[in-house]
Amino acid sequence: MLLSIFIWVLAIVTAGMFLAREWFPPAINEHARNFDSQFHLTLLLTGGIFLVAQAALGFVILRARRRTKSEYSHGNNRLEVIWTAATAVLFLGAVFLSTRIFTQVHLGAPAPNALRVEALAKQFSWSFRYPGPDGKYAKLDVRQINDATGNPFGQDERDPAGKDDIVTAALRVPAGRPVEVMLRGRDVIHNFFVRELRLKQDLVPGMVIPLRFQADVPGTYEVACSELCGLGHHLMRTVLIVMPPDEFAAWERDALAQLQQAQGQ
Ligand SMILES: [Cu+2]
Repeated sequence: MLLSIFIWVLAIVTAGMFLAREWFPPAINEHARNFDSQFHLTLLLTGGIFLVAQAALGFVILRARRRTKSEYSHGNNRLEVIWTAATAVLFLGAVFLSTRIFTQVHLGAPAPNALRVEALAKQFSWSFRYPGPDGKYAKLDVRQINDATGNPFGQDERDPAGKDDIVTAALRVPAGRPVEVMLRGRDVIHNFFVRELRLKQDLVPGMVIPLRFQADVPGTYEVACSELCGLGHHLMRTVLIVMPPDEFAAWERDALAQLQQAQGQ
């Protein structure tokens, strides 16, 4: 009797803890909202099954205590088939639905008006570069990589295409515009993770991996490396700054002006 009540109370308290509060950070785009509704659907289904199973467990314990004689059971083939099939349908359905959300963001075609940015991860910091008004990045040359002079990408100093390339430590993007970030890694595997975008992508040395997203809500969001990449892993963070489009344009103008001034000196 007591054990049954304990199981029921424990199951209700556990379910209550999940229902009590919204424990996700705010969703700042459509993908994040789709992700959340898929997550909540899965949680609701599995949570409902959990409650039913715990209720049945308590009931079986209660019934067994009243019996004085034990019985041998051959099992029930029909019930076995029903719940195995139901579980399979549930799992495959959840996989199918979530695969659609995953492929939309990871395998979708790039938007023609997307803002192009490159990200570079290295032990233990982030750098981003924008191609500037000419739309072209400078060629890269590993021998010219120099963090001390502000050239973490190793941009070829002689390449005129690099004259207007802006290199920053924080990722700034305009709100409401598609962004395509090409991810590069310099040393070991790192991971670009923004909770509010519900996006996570590894950066692998030797590969350039595209990551496409659009952020709709202006604000500052943490970019945390979420691949254990060495002793300084916990320090490897920067921010994604989503700006209203006019503020972003003003920032880009300022950055270009500063760049020109520095080159003129
Ligand atoms: Cu890292």
